[in-house]
Amino acid sequence: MSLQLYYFPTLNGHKVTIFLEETGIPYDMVMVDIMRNDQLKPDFLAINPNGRIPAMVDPDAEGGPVTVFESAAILQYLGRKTGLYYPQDEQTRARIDSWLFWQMAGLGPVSGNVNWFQRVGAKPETPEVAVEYALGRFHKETNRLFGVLERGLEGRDYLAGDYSIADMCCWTWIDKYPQNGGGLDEFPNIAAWRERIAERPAVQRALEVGVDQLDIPEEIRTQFMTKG
Ligand SMILES: N[C@@H](CCC(=O)N[C@@H](CS)C(=O)NCC(=O)O)C(=O)O
Repeated sequence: MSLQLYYFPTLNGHKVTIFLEETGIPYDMVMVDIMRNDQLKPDFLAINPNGRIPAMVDPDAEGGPVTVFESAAILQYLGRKTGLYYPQDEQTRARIDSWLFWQMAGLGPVSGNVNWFQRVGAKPETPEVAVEYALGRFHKETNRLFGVLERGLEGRDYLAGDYSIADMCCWTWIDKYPQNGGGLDEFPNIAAWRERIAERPAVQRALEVGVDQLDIPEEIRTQFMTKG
């Protein structure tokens, strides 16, 4: 059975169709109409808990079906699977990964938000209204993302099986969230996972690295090291 690409024709969807068309590997396109909120339907959320296109299922992968979401993760998967456009030598691969993550974490979200505020968002009458609108948008999205993480941790101790780089990558942002004014009361799975990882001696050591070299008052120094 062919790869199943869950897709809508947007710039994130096109990243994947570019790879598929460049390589000519067969795939079935499954339209997820985000104009009609198909991305929020349970069938699709079972494939991408984040409710965003693109996502992909490889039904015939070695060892069983593979499900992958986030456009760059799909590109990495396809690059590994086909051996194309993702050379294995570490020098090149590390450079490609760096650019992929740069796009996903910086270029995409930041320019996407500018686009939203300029083109789609409310046209506020005063700067105060603009700030309130922007804060509301980012709070709503943060809350949505926390909900995704909360459900991702339902019935499991770590995000992807055993403790992994996925946990290391997400945890630091959660660790400091209460300290920065956010609450975790509505997210019991996240709160338990936060504690579980905070208890690891290596994590405790990791948070202390370099802090003694900072030229800052003692009370601020402890905020760097400890959980909020
Ligand atoms: N970081 C994600 C972003 C995915 C994303 O934002 N997809 C948009 C279309 S380009 C979407 O599904 N939007 C639906 C929504 O906002 O509910 C990726 O690269 O896959």
